[in-house]
Amino acid sequence: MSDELFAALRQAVIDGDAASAGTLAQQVLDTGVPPLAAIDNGLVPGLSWVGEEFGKGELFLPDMMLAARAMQKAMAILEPELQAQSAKRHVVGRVVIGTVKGDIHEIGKNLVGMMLSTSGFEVHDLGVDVAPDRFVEAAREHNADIVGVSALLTTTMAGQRTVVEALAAAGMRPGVKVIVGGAPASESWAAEIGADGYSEDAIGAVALARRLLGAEAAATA
Ligand code: B1M
Repeated sequence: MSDELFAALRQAVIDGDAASAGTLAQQVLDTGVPPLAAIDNGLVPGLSWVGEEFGKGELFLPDMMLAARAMQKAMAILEPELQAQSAKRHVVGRVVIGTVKGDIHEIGKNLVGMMLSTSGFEVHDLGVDVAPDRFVEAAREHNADIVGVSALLTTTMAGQRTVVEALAAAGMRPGVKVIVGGAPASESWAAEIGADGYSEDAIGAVALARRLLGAEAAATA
């Protein structure tokens, strides 16, 4: 049953069919399937497939846009349930997150923010196309423990280094930790730019954030 639902969600994203994606996401909630399983096994594989075909020149920008819209429609329905599961948890740390300047990819960043939030972190999402100074300002304003910087393009990933440098110039390093992620990032890239860590996915980002904040975050997990 779940497998059929996951396959249908995957196909709805591939077809860029937001209406079906929304209906299927509602079915996920109605049938008690864990929302995260639907995201990991249905929505993300669908979008990855579209991305691969785009990379091969088999699909085009409008296809990618429609697929993203279908995924976001489903996520909007699943997110409140994920949030509800964490409603009464103790705050284990404060995170400011955003996608670097020049980059408008937000789905992965949103997923990371959502997983951190459902895991007890207070998350301040700055959105996409975020200037380095804005990360600094928000980190100061919210007394952030961690700044999370997402980048999906090889042409924008240098923006992650700029954020590390801007935080250092503002005298906020190493107190404020920086984590990076997104398709072109890697462990070695994180080390090269002086970030505190890299995660390839949202679950890993939660583990990394907990690790960076030490025992307290781990204990309340
Ligand atoms: Co874009 N795009 N896109 N795109 N897009 C990619 C990234 C691409 C790999 C597609 C391809 O060619 N195969 C390619 C980049 C190539 C490169 O740089 N080497 C690409 C391109 C080229 C472009 C444009 C330049 C296309 C054009 O205009 N010609 C353009 C750039 C726009 C810009 O940003 N300035 C563009 C535009 C778009 C859309 C607007 C159509 C849309 C984004 C819609 C939106 O976000 N609202 C889009 C999409 C959807 C994609 C793909 C298909 C999917 C991205 C996604 O959402 N994946 C993508 C192909 C792909 O990735 N396979 C592609 C699902 C998401 C859950 O995964 O974002 O990887 P992901 O996030 C993961 C991890 O990376 C990690 O955890 C997440 C959850 O597991 N993670 C973090 C992410 N951030 C993290 C932060 C962390 C930790 C982990 O800590 C802070």
